[in-house]
Amino acid sequence: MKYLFGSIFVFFTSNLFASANDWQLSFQNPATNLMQEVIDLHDLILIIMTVITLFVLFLLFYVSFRFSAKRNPTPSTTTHNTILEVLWTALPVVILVVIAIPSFKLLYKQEKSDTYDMTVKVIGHQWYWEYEYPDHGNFYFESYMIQDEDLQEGDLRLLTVDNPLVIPANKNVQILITAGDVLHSWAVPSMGIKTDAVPGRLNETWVNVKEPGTYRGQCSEICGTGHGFMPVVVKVLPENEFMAWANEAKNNYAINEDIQPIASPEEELVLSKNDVIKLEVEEKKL
Ligand SMILES: [Cu+2]
Repeated sequence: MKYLFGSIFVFFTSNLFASANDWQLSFQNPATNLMQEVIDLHDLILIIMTVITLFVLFLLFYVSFRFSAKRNPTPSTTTHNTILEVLWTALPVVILVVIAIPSFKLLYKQEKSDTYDMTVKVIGHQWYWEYEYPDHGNFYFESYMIQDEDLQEGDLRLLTVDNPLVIPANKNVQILITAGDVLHSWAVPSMGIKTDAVPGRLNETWVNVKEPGTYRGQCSEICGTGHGFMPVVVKVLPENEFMAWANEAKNNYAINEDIQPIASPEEELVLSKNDVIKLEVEEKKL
């Protein structure tokens, strides 16, 4: 019986319907081993709660039937049963511990890896993301959503940006997340990431994406009127292509004072980073 319930619910929560179809159920295809573990934990908890729900439902039906006034005209006056009371206190505790152990393990695993191949920094702003590459020349750039009227053939509405975050495949990438103004949350469901971007605080997580490709998410902490218009797009490239991109990006986005910009005019060098951001925001508005 348990096997049957398990099979039914694993079927409904498995990835049979994944990769964004109509009527899709359950999660997106997992892009990382960690997301696979999240799905496995979800499936385990779903089975546990289904068994509990059915058991309670059975008890309710049973007492309504067996102890109705018709079948049980003189009710028992028993009020306490020590063994039962100990059991229904201890069993839920055991069940919670069974859930808590893998859950906490996974939480810790999601926060830190033993080794990192590189680090990127994500900064949430009203209403765009900023990405920094401290290991590849310390350049940074901003990622704005493409407006409806500027979408190209094949672009996804509300889910396409001008400059996606680019990372290499099969590498441990540490992601540091913070915000410049209000709370945001950097979320990419297929990678199992939803980490709050909090002003004045540096949260961390990491990914190791198996397959090159484009992965999408959205800001997941209500942050103002533009909240729905700051999607996350992560482009995962094979390592050599990533290095080529990083070299090019270092020159394209060279507005950091620490490195030598190639194409930037001299005046830009004396501007602080915030001035440059302000100028660029105004430019976008125009
Ligand atoms: Cu938001």
